[in-house]
Amino acid sequence: MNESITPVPLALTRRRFLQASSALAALPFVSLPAAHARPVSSDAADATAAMPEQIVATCSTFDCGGKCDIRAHVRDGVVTRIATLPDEAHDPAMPIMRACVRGRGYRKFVYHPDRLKYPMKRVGKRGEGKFVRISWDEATTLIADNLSRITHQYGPASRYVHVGTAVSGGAFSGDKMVRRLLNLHGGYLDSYHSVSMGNTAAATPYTYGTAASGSSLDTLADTRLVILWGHNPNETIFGHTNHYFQQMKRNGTRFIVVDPRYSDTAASLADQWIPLLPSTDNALMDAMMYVIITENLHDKAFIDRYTLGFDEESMPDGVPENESLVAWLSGKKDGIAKTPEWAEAITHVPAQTIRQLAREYATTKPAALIQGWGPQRHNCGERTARGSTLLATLTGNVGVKGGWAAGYGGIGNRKFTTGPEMPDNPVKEKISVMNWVQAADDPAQVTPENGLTGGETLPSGIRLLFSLAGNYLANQNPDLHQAVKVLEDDTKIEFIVVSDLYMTPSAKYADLLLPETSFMERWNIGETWGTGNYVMLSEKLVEPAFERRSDYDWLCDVADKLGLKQAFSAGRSEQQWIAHIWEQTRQAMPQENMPDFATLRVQRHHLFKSEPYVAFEANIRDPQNHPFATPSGKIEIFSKRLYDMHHPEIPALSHYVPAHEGPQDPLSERYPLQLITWKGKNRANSTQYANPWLQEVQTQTLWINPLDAQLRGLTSGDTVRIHNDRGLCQVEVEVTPRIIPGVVAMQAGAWWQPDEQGIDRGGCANVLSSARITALAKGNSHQTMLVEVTKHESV
Ligand SMILES: Nc1nc2c(c(=O)[nH]1)N[C@H]1C(S)=C(S)[C@@H](COP(=O)(O)OP(=O)(O)OC[C@H]3O[C@@H](n4cnc5c(=O)[nH]c(N)nc54)[C@H](O)[C@@H]3O)O[C@H]1N2
Ligand SMILES: Nc1nc2c(c(=O)[nH]1)N[C@H]1C(S)=C(S)[C@@H](COP(=O)(O)OP(=O)(O)OC[C@H]3O[C@@H](n4cnc5c(=O)[nH]c(N)nc54)[C@H](O)[C@@H]3O)O[C@H]1N2
Ligand SMILES: [Mo]
Repeated sequence: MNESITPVPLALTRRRFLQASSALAALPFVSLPAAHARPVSSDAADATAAMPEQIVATCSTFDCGGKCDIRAHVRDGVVTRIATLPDEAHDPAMPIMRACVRGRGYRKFVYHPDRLKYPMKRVGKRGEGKFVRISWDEATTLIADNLSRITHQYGPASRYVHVGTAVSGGAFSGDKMVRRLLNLHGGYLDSYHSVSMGNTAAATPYTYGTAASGSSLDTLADTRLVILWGHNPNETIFGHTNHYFQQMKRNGTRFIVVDPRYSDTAASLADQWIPLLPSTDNALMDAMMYVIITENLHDKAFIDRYTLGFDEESMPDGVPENESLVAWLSGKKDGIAKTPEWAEAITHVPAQTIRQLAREYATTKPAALIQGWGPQRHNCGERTARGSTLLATLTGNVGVKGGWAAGYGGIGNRKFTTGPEMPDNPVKEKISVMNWVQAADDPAQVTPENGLTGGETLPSGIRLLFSLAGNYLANQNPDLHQAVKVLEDDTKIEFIVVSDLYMTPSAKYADLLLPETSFMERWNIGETWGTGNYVMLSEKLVEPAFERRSDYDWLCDVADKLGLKQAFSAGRSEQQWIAHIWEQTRQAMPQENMPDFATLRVQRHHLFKSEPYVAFEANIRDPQNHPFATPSGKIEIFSKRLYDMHHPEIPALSHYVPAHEGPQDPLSERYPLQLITWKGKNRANSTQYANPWLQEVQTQTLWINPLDAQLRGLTSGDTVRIHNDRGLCQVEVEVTPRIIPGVVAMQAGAWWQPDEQGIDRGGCANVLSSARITALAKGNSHQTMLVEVTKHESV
């Protein structure tokens, strides 16, 4: 990693940088290599330099929350070095977005010898990974022919576009454009639910009427207490979160981290770490509410004015007695008072710590309880997400500067680029992302009860599938064994098109495997996530080598073969699409004073200078004119809509209900350890898994607490086998007090590498995870699984 500390050349002052950018911008778009060959300044010495170098501010379009401001050094059509935003070029009005370790490693991702080079067709059995090189003409003809044949036979609802997040950080992508093409060609089976935060998104509106419940982070400057609840932004970035949190830390804000793991965020920010058993968060929340209310620390005026369902006096009509929050916590309904002692037995957080946490949260004004997305990627995830909205409500932290209403949903005032225009999809049925395996295997089993919307039955099974920039056919999909079993049967899905840069575990299931360009080889606009505030040009820096092509490029050929070329492309090149999208965005957001595209090409990023934004500020300031978008117009502590679902896993109050495969599941007698995964610093999901520099940053090990290790005779470095009924995985163990006893953890996104016996040697947790669908959101629960760990003596 020696390049990661290479200083930016002194010559690169902000003025010089702007000159450099404008010199490049003045050149014709199409011939970047020529542009790079030209000197960037008229300075005679530079002009005669043997190897003039261009330094370009750019970003990747991966799905990791932040768009690092990287500085690509380009010489003779090659990216020779990646530096980052130099301090002297930093605009003080803008949060610092220095490249993290992943950003600095990009060259090894782009220039890796293992990158796919040519279009390839499967020759062996599906999944075997045997392919032969074919021409692009053959590849695009195969796609066009299969699209026509399969659609003719099964209808447009037989076509599916799979999860592919690696390009979701950009305004333009093959993943978006293939949907455009399919819509123009009769439509496709679309899906809903984000595996990232879909459970939060589905649950939050039951409290506030909307999922857009996040504030801008600049409003937290005076917050005295922040509780990061299953939130690890030190690694996951989330826009400019670290910039603001580090500033707050310096200014004396107290941070508490609630996480089964002592995460990097806990290590760098926390004044206090509160570990708990995964999926028991609601028990901790219930007990906190119990303490707050019994000690009279709740904000009574706020509750009276803005909420529904706190006590028996504030319940909606048509609900029997003892359904209110107070009744629940005091045990009027089930005979169990939700005391800290009750919660200690469930969560393993000492009762006294629960009392202290509750008191601190309720008496520090304002305080922000910010939930990450790890706690909601569980099969109790909707309850956990909504639980924190109740705590924020009881303490009057909603709609208040410095408070925080909920987990990270969308930020109310934040809009990014418009994206390419999407014609209507004629297919009205939609499935949850969790239904796709079943929709391929036995479509009759996909019903409105388990996720189908827009119809009573599926018109067809999935027969043709595009996976562009995803590793979700296998690797990232929960319970990957049941998915690949269906994929292996090519009488079910008949044609699978995958585009990637690498031969990933999912790519092996392609019938047609296409080598896409990397973000450095095409045009895009990078967007920070919800809390971030800039967009950035992601420029084509180098020409693609071998026969790599952007997805848009080959989609144009397919469109041509289907007679849809003009309708699909609107006559635009990729770069013209980017200019077009930018122009549309600019017009849609006149208040943001966005520069025109030519100016963007000079300044390269645009900072949103929106006013600081506090979610629900208007609803709290003026409730008469700004009621909450709930049925009652109030913040609904008790949700009649949830109540009417009469489902034991969808309590109207979002209180604790033991999770399937949680610590109270009888299955824990056989599999006594909970396994969770986290998003580590050296890759974005599985993207960059093969990057050798990033492999050095962190090796794939299983974290286990010394107590659990001792019980199993384990020391660090031992090889262990992790197993449950779904799979078996063999990795090295790391004995560490950074994880609570009873829980083991592995980084998410390692490549699945089954040996001859089917034992995964890569450390891919999805051989063990469950495909159980969450009750309310019909979403994923990647994080809730029970396992046992045993020492493996190699023979
Ligand atoms: N470096 C890096 N950054 C990323 C990504 C990446 O792969 N690498 N992925 C990106 C993507 S796609 C997404 S969706 C986001 C995801 O961001 P998150 O979902 O917030 O990230 P996770 O690491 O899954 O979870 C955050 C924390 O929750 C903890 N946790 C797990 N289960 C529980 C629980 O039951 N209770 C509590 N209290 N805590 C729990 C984990 O230990 C972890 O530290 O990150 C994005 N950023
Ligand atoms: N156990 C467990 N599983 C999880 C999660 C978890 O927390 N734990 N998190 C879930 C979440 S939140 C998410 S978002 C998903 C993510 O799952 P995916 O959406 O599958 O994302 P990646 O694993 O990053 O796979 C993206 C693939 O795209 C490729 N790629 C990168 N750049 C490009 C490009 O420019 N063009 C093309 N064509 N390909 C490119 C990469 O090489 C990589 O193989 O995983 C989910 N799976
Ligand atoms: Mo995600």
